[in-house]
Amino acid sequence: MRPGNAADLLRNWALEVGFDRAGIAKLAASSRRPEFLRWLEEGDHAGMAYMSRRTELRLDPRGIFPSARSAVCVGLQYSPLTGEPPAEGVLWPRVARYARGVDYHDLMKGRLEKLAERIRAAFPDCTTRAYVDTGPILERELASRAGLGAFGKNTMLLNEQCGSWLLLGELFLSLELDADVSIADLCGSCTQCLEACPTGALREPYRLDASRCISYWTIEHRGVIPQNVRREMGGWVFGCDLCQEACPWNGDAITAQHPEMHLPAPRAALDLTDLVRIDRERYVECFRGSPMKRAKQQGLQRNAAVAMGNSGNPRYVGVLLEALQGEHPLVRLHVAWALGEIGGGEARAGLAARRGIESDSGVKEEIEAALSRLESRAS
Ligand code: B12
Ligand code: SF4
Ligand code: SF4
Repeated sequence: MRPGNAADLLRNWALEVGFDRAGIAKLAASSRRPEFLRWLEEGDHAGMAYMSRRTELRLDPRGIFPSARSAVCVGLQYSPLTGEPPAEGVLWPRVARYARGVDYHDLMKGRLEKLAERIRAAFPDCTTRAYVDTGPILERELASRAGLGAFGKNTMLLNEQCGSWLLLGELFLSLELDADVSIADLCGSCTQCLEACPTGALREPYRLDASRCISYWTIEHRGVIPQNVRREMGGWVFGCDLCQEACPWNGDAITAQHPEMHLPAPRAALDLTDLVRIDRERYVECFRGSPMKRAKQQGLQRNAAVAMGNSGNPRYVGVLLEALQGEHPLVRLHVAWALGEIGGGEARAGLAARRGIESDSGVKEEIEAALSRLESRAS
């Protein structure tokens, strides 16, 4: 079979197994080597140590396996392009859209494996390897080479039809195939995403400093969130979509059906209050199969406490005081901070009472800091 015909066939099969976009990339060294190395050298990857491993492979996917020649790059559309109704309440509009339903890693990997089986049945000598997100691959660069879209200034891969509401995966193959053509720049003189980012994480076009990105702090970071970052997180509990929501290419036409990606009813029933006080059993039940498990139970409780603090809403004082007696120091620490942000007599009394019995030195310090903030606010 001619490489061009085989490419058409594979693209169609990718759509048939349930992807919304598919294209073919020839494997080659990255054309953005200096930018990637600078990103690492200047610490833009923050605490994501895995990003500084296997650098040469990331910069040249031909090493993924010795006979690798090409990749079928695929895209899966998600909310609002799947007709999901807008999220309601205080919590769900502040959970990144990609993360409300089933974990896309599992969904896409399953579909890529199906595609791989079909390809191997038709081309018995073909070697395949599937990746979704977690491999040492510059997925957006590969996808851009496969014609799936162009880099936006917010660093997202941007497609003319579905904007950046597109998750990426790829199937590496030992077949030589005709590649698709890259799409030209879609941003022009627009800078709306840079202006919309509340933290200045998009320090220049096409460059994201993860140490200032809400998505990084709420999803990837384990442990205590620095004080100055907490205020910048606003109401976000998991991820952040602001630099995408600002993008004029991100319309809301319904063009795909992936009900698996929609927020399921039992999870939708959770609000911020439920999340901060969630116990192990309910956490396991509500977040089975969810990508939000990446932040772990205490990470989600931590983020919910910060969102409550940033709301300044006194109606959260009761549940925060309850959570201040909880089991995990990481959660108690952020709860103490939140009480200090909201303030009021009840919050102050609760913090003062806890100060006497708190055993964790970090939490104790946070309680002191919250109380002195409240004192200086009162005077
Ligand atoms: C690490 C990581 C993060 C980090 C760092 C993000 C970042 N921008 O690097 C954090 C935790 C912050 C993050 C956040 C998010 N992520 Co993320 N993340 C990744 C991961 C694992 C690696 C990204 C990477 O290689 N970064 C290194 C930097 C240097 O690469 P880059 O940003 O792509 O930079 C390139 C361009 O800037 C380009 N470039 C540089 N200069 C110039 C100049 C010009 C003119 C041009 C055209 C290009 C250009 O060259 C660079 C190297 O290729 C990928 C999966 C993967 N394996 O690729 C997912 C991935 C990028 N994430 C994804 C998603 C969905 C998100 C979030 C939207 C989640 C959310 N809602 O919170 C946010 C978006 C934040 C943002 N604006 O990027 C999707 C993106 C899909 C898409 N359509 O682009 C991916 C591809 C996962 C997937 N399989 O679908 N993520
Ligand atoms: S995800 Fe949020 S914090 Fe990160 S770059 Fe985009 S707007 Fe800024
Ligand atoms: S908001 Fe404007 S500059 Fe940013 S990615 Fe979209 S089109 Fe490009």
